[in-house]
Amino acid sequence: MSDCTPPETIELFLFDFCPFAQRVQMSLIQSQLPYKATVLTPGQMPDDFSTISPLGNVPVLRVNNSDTVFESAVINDYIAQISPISIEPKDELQTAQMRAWSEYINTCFGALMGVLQATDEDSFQQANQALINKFQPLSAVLSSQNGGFFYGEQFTTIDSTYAPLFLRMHTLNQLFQPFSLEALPSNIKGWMDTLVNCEPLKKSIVGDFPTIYRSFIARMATDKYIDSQL
Ligand SMILES: N[C@@H](CCC(=O)N[C@@H](CS)C(=O)NCC(=O)O)C(=O)O
Repeated sequence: MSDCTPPETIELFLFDFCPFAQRVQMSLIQSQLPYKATVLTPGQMPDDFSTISPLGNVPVLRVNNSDTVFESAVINDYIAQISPISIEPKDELQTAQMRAWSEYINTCFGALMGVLQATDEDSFQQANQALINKFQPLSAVLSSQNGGFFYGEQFTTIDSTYAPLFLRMHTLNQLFQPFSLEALPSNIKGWMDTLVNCEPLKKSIVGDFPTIYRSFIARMATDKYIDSQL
């Protein structure tokens, strides 16, 4: 959180299906910083995109129409620094712990990809269970027991980090009921319910998300077990 003057312009480049871009967009929405969202399509990128995104990926944030920042976790830290509204814990140690648990999202996304990549019913069931198991350590540190954000009342960047994952799990459960969320720890379920219904997440969705996610599955897990069942 900052008292300094925010940049004159902020532009976020994103793909509609990208959870890392959605993570950034949620932080921008919660911070109430004015920004422009530019939605790109893979394969139809602007000619000068390499001058905006050195690795060619999204999300990337362009500030004052010149400097850019990539890597969603780093962008979120930057947004937290310039935000007029606090979106990180007040305590430095808690902020460091939050960043550590935010990094853990990559393990969870890996487990979700394992679910999408399963080739038959048995390996799908195992992958579903492996994903659920990833939430045990998080459940042990989650302060909210019955819903609420990760730190209770205050929305912080760990909420924008996990909300895109929860949206995808929730959507997959709607598209394909055998993908079960029943065995999730109850406090994780409460956190998930809060996040999938919160305003920053709803406002960060570009288009009809079930359709977007169905196309993502068709592209990233073509003819795998779930794709073949849908
Ligand atoms: N670690 C990066 C991951 C970004 C990422 O994987 N972006 C994907 C879309 S979800 C992308 O742009 N892929 C295209 C490419 O790498 O060329 C972050 O958190 O920002």
